[in-house]
Amino acid sequence: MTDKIPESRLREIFSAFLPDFSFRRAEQYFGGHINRTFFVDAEAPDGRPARYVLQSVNKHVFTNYEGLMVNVMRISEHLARKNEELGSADPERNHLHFLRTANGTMGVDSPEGFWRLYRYIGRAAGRDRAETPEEAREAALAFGRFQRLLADLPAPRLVETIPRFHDTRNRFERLEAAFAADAHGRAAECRADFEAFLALRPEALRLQEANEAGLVPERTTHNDAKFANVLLDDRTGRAICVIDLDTCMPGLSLHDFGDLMRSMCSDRPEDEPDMSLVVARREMYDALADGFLAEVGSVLTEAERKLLPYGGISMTTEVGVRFLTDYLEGDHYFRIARPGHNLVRARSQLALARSMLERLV
Ligand code: GN1
Ligand code: MG
Repeated sequence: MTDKIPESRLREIFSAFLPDFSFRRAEQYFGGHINRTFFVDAEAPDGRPARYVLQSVNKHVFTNYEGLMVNVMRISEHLARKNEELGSADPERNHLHFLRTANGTMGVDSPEGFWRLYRYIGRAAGRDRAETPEEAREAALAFGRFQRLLADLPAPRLVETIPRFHDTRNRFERLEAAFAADAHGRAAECRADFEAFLALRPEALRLQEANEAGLVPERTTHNDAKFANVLLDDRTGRAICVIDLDTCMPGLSLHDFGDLMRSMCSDRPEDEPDMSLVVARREMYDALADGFLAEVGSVLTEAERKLLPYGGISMTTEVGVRFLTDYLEGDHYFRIARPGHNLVRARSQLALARSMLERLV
């Protein structure tokens, strides 16, 4: 995952999509934990400059990368149509536009990953942290709208790109198995964290249990609804486009609301090492609930509306459990920047989930 891709290789892949364009340069983007992403500057045959995002989908994580690409293309095309119908002022910038290769395939399959190309959306950017409740509300509007526009996505059901992705109960079972196996001799060091996560299990399972009891329905959801996955317009600050569609699949509305909470309730990053600084802020939660309900409030069931804060508790605990599991298993899933990174991430998620429970329910 850390090996470098030579520019000549990027040039070759790019030309599989746009053989008539001249490749100028590529710059790597280090935001995500899973895929590899490059911004490519090119020149169209008429001399016009054009920017694209060239990305290799991680085939270890997304073993069904073909199903994933079918999902992503169906979603983007559906959103393009809906935005057009609803008379968006800027329809080109409200959805991701994926290109096919000159051979008509969805991308280039290679040992490094499955390469795909989409148009870069200019004059807008995703950021790691929301500074103000207004920004949080904007992001919640964008993800709420995303769910609303996808509610009439024609059949068939989307492919489950990662089976059991938000099966919280199963995530706990995998943590217990990793702790018991202790393949890297790290269990002793994180016993207290492990036990603290188990203590949160009943609260973290409330959402899943409500779904199993038939109170909370399946919908089409994003499943990685963090602040960084929405582009904000540079000039207006308005959310214009939801990105990172790889985990879009059938899910629960509150999985997305929960990820919004996870990424915005605290003003500290996901890997904050000082746990005393990780606090769930009420004003951010209120702004998120306000924005989300403005878009999907009328379609949510009463149980969904009541469970809103449990979305955040489930998602924050769940990803914390996943970070700790990965730490115990030797960091094979999430890309890390330094030793112990996944343990720090797990601890800060634990602190945040507890703070949510204390302050938001
Ligand atoms: C991963 O790669 P990235 O940062 O978009 C993960 C999400 C986690 C997130 C935590 C496919 O997303 O589930 O919530 O890290 N994506 C996958 O930051 O596992
Ligand atoms: Mg993601």
